[in-house]
Amino acid sequence: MERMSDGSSFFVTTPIFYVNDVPHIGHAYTEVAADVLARWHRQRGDDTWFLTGTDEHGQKILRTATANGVTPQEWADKLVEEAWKPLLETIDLSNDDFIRTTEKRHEENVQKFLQHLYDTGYIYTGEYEGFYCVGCEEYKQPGDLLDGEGDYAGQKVCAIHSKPVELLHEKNYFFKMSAFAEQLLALYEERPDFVQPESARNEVMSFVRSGLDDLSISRSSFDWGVKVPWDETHVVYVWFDALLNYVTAVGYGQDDAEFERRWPATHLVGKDILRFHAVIWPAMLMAAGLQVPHRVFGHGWLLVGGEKMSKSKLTGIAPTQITDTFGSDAFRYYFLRAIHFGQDGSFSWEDLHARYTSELANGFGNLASRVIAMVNRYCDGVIPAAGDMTDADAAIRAIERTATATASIAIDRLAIHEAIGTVWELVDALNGYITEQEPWALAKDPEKRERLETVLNTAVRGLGTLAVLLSPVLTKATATLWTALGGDGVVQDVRIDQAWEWTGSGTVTPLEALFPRIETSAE
Ligand code: ME8
Repeated sequence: MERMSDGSSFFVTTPIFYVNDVPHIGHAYTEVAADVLARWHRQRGDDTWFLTGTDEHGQKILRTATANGVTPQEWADKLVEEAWKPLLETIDLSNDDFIRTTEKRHEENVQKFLQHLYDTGYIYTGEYEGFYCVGCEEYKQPGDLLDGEGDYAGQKVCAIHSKPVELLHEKNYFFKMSAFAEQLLALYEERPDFVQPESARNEVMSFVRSGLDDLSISRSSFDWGVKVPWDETHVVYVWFDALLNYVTAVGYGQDDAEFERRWPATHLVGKDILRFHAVIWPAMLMAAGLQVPHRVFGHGWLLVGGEKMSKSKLTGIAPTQITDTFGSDAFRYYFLRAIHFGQDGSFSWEDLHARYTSELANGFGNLASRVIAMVNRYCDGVIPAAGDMTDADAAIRAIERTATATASIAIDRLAIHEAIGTVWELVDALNGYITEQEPWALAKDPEKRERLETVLNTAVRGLGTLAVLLSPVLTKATATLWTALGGDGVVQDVRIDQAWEWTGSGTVTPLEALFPRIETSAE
């Protein structure tokens, strides 16, 4: 596998989201995936940095602001403060930074980057005529368009937004992207995990093989954007500006030591914007003589009622609609466990409710409550020492060890669903163990005291291992459980790659239900 420039550095990003609208669960999905990776790496002792933020320039934002009777800056400020920053708390994100493309640290260094490309001959003036989709903020090729229906009959519409495209003719600045086709293909060949998953890599490779055009990177028909440094009648194309957030946020152009320390990044994006990240972005970096990203992962769509969920199609669900009832832990768990990371996944309230009940409430929550209640009842809350181990006890220890190692390997492959699935084998094994060992029966027979203590000790240790391994996902429940188990400090500080080594000692304290039953329909 490709090593990072510094073995201990882990830099993960999400797309920076458009502030034309409020967040929905699709945005929150990318955020929680990145958050789990960041928390996992941090807990493994890696020098971790998790970046997210907002994309605030371009025609889409300008039009939304104008339609609402405010300036684009006012609109962006309002959406960031009232919707995008609150999302961080709604789903309990541990981001280290939040970048806004209207910040000085970004704008100034976008200009530096552009000036450098201009000075080294990668930018020229040209003319372009084409169909532009403001929803995508992108010129479309004829093959990307569909015939409009209903109100849009007779017009060409964008296949993603189902809205008419606009014919634009402009004199612009162009980036010589075509010069990088060979280098890009060599990159995909040499580093097969540069674009993931495999389906995404194939799509990107065939796109580049079919030929790369140069890219129009400025606009002069409106002025909401970063000014082109040598020609202030143009603003930088919003995507060119936005992609640069990944380097301006970590010191490009102003803090070389920080940039060296963090870059390159693992980019998580939805597959809608894969080409921007796997083609345009590395070409920009190559032109500037900078390292390309560590890897680009394009995840699938959240589907609602069989369609890609989106606000414009009125299938949008706000994250709070879920967290208000189920809590942030269930949100994080559900989307990352139920969906194979990299494939599309259908959301339904029924499925969420079913998994919440069977896996979180009955599977994990109930296990924790029962074990702690038995230590309280049979041992006055003191975690007993273990006596001789049987095969059943040893099997639990072995699963703890395997889960610890296997989950970490899955995280390295960005197989988040697999990592959680592996840890869940321990949840299931412990439930089976308790059922078989019947500690309540052992407790009735004074001669079986030592066996009872060994069983409870094994169960408590297993729970401790689970608290550590699940802490990147179930951030709140594991913190509560850790306290009840009498664990030292905070669970997030315990090395996740050594989770199985935890040995309980001291006393437990009563535990409230980690996942209270939710009887009513959440809709
Ligand atoms: O594209 N399922 O921002 P954006 C899964 N500003 N993920 C979804 C989703 C769905 N139904 N809907 C949205 C932009 N997403 C640019 C990015 S980056 C330099 C600039 C997620 O607000 C997914 O991560 O339209 C997707 O790529 C992103 O939101 C698009 O967010």
